[in-house]
Amino acid sequence: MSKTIIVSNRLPVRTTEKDGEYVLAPSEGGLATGLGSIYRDGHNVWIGWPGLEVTEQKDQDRIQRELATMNLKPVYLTQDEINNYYEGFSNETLWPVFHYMSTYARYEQSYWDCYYRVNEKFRDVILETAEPGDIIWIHDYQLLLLPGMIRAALPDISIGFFLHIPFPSFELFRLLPWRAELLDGMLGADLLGFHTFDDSRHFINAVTRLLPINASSNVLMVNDRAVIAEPFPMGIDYERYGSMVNNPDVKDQLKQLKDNFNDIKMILSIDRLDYSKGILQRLQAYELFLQLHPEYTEKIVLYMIVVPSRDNVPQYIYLRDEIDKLVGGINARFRTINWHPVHYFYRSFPIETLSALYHFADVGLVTPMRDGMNLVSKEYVASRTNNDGVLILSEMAGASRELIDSLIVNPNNIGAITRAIEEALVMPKPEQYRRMKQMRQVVAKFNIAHWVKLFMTRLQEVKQIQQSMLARRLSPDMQHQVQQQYQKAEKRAIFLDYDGTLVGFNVNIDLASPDQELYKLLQQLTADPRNEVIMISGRKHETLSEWLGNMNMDLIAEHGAWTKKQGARWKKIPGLTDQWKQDIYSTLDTYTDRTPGAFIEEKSYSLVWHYRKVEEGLGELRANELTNTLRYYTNDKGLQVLPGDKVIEVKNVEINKGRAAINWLQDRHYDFVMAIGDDHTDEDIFKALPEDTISIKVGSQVSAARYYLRNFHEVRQFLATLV
Ligand code: GDG
Repeated sequence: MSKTIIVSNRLPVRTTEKDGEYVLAPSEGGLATGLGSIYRDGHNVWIGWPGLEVTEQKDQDRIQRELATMNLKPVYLTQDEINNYYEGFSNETLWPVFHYMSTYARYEQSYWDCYYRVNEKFRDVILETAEPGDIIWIHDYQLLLLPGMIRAALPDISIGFFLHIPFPSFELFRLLPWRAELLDGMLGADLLGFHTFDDSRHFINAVTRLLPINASSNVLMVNDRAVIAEPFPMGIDYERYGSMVNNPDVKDQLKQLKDNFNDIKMILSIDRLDYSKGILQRLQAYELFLQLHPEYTEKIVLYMIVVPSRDNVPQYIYLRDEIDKLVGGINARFRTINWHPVHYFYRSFPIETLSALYHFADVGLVTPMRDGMNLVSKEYVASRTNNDGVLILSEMAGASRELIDSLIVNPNNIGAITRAIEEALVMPKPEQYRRMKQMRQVVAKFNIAHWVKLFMTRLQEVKQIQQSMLARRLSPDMQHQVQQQYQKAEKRAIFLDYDGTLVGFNVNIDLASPDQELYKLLQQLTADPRNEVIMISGRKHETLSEWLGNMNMDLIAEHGAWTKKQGARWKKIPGLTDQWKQDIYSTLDTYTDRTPGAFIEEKSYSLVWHYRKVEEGLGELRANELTNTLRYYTNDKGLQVLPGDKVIEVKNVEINKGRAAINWLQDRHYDFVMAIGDDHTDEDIFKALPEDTISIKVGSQVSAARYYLRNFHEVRQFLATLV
């Protein structure tokens, strides 16, 4: 039976040492709760680092057995690996770049080497367990290479990947010396999940700019596999935070808070120690607030919890010192005998304490510089069972896309945070209720269980999409069947497109002439008296004459405007006009002047605007503009605007490859018709030809063709098997 394997850097256990023995206990983070229903079930398993260094083999074995009873499986890391893979590459290279703090990033080859080796180590542990048919869900930035490594070993297995931190804009991501390797690793997954739409957009952008991979909206074609990248905003265990208020311990703590902060309004701040969390800016804003609003003296308090984290990385030590100084300064400056304005704790607390604070605090102040999601903001909302309280939230947190009824601030704008604090403190109750209710609905619905379900369902769907695409692939088996049909046939018609079908895409359009291998193949194909080969292309008729005029084949040029039977002269479709060309030419010319690299190609009955040499992105932008402009000009003129592969073509509507192919077949009888083409002008042929045609698309995109081959190399190989 197939199973699900969860993989993350850290296993959901807390390990403590007691009297020289390790004691393991399940930890209760949000992710562990959400995935609990999965990994605890049946043969499923969660693989990761147990969080401590275990060197002795007998200890490793014992811990492994103990973990196995909780469906967990360890990957043991050495101290050197923790230093270089975890603290090094993950936290000193990837973390700052992905959080837009690239000046903090260190690009150390030794970090990278170790990161690579540890990802291999994870792979090896997974491969001890994984079998074809299993589902693997990998988490986060410590394991970006792992999907690719598993894919190489188990090509058909289902792999999902979720990134818990932001995916940066291409301009940041490109800084990484190992950027292509990282993307290749991630693309081993079938489904890539991110917290926000922007993150997934940045990822797709990075892939299409750095790798020779095309995207059609959020689908990336990786070799033959459709890989999907999209947002899955992570939620929390909503019910749990709501119901905790009934827990006796929470009730006690709540009572104490009420006694201690009787008439005082509390602003709550909870984060891990991290420069991405905007803790210093938050303190500066609070200081400014106290300075501007002396009337709040002894009436408010900032309750600030900072949970120790990564405190042997230099920037974190520095940050901790700065927080200490700032808090000290604020308290020294504004305190009175009975009151100090900041209550600062540098340690972690049990969840019951957090819950009491979430319930008690009048304002939740969450102002990260960058945050993948930020669960604290959602936990605050989920705990507000009375529907009151105000959340101030940074627009740089993923959560701000969902919690739109919070007071949203730019965390770099100290003045804006200060004003938001004031707005929160004076906000009338009805307004608080209105906002909080809306946010509670969102957090309730998009909870952690919902997130897990959406992701897993989508992962299955992606596999189905891949399988249905695979069914269309002209595999060696199916090629064999086509060969048999071909052998039996007495009279065959073979329509071949040229660019993209028989030759590759060339940045210089004149450099795509046939090579010796292609000439030989076409000669063999046309030498069989049972074959009629028709080259059907968008190229100028002069070009086809020059390249293929002496061959034993028929030519159809300019998408069907010109036809030439073997040995005969070129004929054009009667009644075509080219009067329109002057007007359209000047429009295309305007766009060429504005777009470096663009050029115009003139054919007898069409004009083509090429942007294959234009900067990525700009070309597409101009092409869209141009298409819209052309639609306006070509309306009612009997013209068609045809977007293609890095081209926009304007031509008479009467000209159409499908129509040309049908005309060509008229009054003739064949027992084998085949058509091969790559772009969407060829779709007209696939649609027009009789149903039993062997239609083959080059490339695995959606198509009317029955089969597909991956590229022109495969087309040549396939044709070679026929001759
Ligand atoms: C990463 C991404 C993304 C905090 N203090 C204590 C404590 N916590 C708990 C909170 C919350 C969690 O830690 C923190 O989660 P965040 O989402 O706020 O931030 P990161 O740790 O940076 O998490 C982040 C997240 O992954 C999930 O994808 O949202 O953007 O950076 O649940 O309650 N828990 C206990 N004691 C504490 O003192 N028990």
